[in-house]
Amino acid sequence: MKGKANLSQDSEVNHMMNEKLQEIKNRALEQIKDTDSLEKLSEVRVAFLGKKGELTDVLKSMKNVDPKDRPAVGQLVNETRKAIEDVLDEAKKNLSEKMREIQMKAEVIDVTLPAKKAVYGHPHPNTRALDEIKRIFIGMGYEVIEGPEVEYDYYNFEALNIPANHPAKDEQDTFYINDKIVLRTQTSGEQVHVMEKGKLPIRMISPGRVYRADEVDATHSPCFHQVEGMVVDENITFSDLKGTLAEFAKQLFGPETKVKFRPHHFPFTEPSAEMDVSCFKCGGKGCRMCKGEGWIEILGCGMVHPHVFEMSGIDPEKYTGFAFGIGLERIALLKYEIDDMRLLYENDDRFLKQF
Ligand code: 2NM
Repeated sequence: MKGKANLSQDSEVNHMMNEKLQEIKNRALEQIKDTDSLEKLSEVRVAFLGKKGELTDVLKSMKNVDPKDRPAVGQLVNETRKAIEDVLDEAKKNLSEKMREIQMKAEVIDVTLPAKKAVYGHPHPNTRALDEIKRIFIGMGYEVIEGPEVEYDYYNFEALNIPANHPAKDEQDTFYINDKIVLRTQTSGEQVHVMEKGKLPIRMISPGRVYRADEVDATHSPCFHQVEGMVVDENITFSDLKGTLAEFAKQLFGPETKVKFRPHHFPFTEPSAEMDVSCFKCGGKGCRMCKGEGWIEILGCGMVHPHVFEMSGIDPEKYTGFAFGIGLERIALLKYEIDDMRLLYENDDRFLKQF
């Protein structure tokens, strides 16, 4: 250390102080040189410059220094501190840079390595069937409108001409949230919402999840999907219903497909029917697919009941309409020749990948 401080030459204690500071500084520099981590560097800093460090000890021993020499010794201590600090700071900077370099090298991306294969999902048969159904109806000018799965009892039943005590409203088939709210058993509630808005004409389908308290088996699930459709305008007749659904069947199952309507009963339509399609597997001769019948039932339909129109504020003297309900799973099972509905809910990708 080239001490600039001017000490009394004859002072033994001062001389010793000078020596001691020189020795501390040398030791500190030596230790800093040997340090290979920021943690160790910080330890060295504490050991020499900290509150209980060696330089502080020297300051504490100032009481043994000749009072007239104290300022000079104090300055020497400060110069020593500054010298050690400078070397520490420099070492810290160098070490940080070195660590960063090591880290950068470790994190380098080897662009020659083969890429990780992306894991692709697969469209579910329900999704494929729904996409197909949507495509067909959108092509005929229909809107796709989705609504809530939790619905007022009024929209799910009452407004569809299913009053309290109607057998279809049986507690057995419905999940009640409370006495006014249910998990919808059909998506028709959404069609009531659209009718209530009063913007006519209407051409819509409403796909979605519905719930019924059914036991699980090969053809039943407490939670399944429907696509309901509705057309409301002036002069809509049963011929429009037949033409529309016959076209739908041809697009879904092939141009050779024939349709047949059997009278049926639904509370919200009058007259009502079920529609069968000629078996797309055997063409109508009878096979395993159609259970020897030649025909397969695919949907329910009918002319919207005047009472349903009245309740939604549509004048049944001016407007008529038809509606239909399709079970989405039923279509998926038929189209992709799946013989158990439960397979649709397991989401085993070995199964799903087949379609
Ligand atoms: C079906 C069968 C027949 C239907 C009726 C209505 C509405 F809202 F217009 F009254 N929506 N869907 C309907 C008609 C549903 O499902 C088998």
